[in-house]
Amino acid sequence: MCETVDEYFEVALSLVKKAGNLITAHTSGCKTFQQKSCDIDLVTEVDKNVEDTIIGGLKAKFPAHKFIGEETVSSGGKCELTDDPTWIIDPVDGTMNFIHGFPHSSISVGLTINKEAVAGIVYNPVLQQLFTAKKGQGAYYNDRQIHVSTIKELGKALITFEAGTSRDTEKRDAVFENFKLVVNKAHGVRCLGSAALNMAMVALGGADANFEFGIHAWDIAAGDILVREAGGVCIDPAGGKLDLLARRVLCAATPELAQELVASIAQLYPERD
Ligand code: LIP
Repeated sequence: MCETVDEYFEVALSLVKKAGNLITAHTSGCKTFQQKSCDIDLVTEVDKNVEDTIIGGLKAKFPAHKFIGEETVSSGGKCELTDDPTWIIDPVDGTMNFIHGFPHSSISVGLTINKEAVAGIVYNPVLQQLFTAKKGQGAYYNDRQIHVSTIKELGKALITFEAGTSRDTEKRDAVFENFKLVVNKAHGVRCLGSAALNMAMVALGGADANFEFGIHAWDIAAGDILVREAGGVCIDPAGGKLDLLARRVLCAATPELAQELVASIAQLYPERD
């Protein structure tokens, strides 16, 4: 039976909405958590339960599909992207926000076929923010079609950006250098604490560009298709084609703004996933 992206998407959306209830059960925060790589890289049982709910449901319906889940990889699972239909999942993107009860975390689910994102869901259940996109069918926010802004210059752009998410000194220094750049040159900087929501703001047209080093495929796979289906660009921060496993992303409303950032930002090359 030849299944379609629409069918894959509908099953995933139903599972994401169901799993969102696991997050909204903790709207005042989740004070039980474990450390992963350092004291600000954290995980909760809710992260794991959300991932198990979504992967379990998709595996039951589509047993031939492949999966890259943040917490499965963190527990030793493979992070391998093939041409097969592959679900790339961050169960709670912005876990630090979730732990504190800061209402900006999201379930991020991307589907790739032939290594290209063809469907994406970014869902913040606490604020009921649902961002969706399917290849060739546009991008939507709570069922309203959305489009990136028309901003072409950094001096007129609002940039989403992340800081304070790593203890690595090389990453910290690059973040400080890039923070100075955008603070000195852009209209402003906003840090939501969720890569997926930062990218969704660009798709919405509320922000004009986002870039980040050190993120993983599960942070950006859904945001990639969201921004592109909203009319924006999503590339490697040095200007080449986006590589979901390179742990580097730059998305922007316009190619002109993207290229100005490519020419201005301090680059960082984390170890690939
Ligand atoms: C987080 C990302 C954030 C990044 C953090 C972390 P998590 O995802 O959304 O943009 O800066 O390092 O990766 O770990 O909360 O799922």
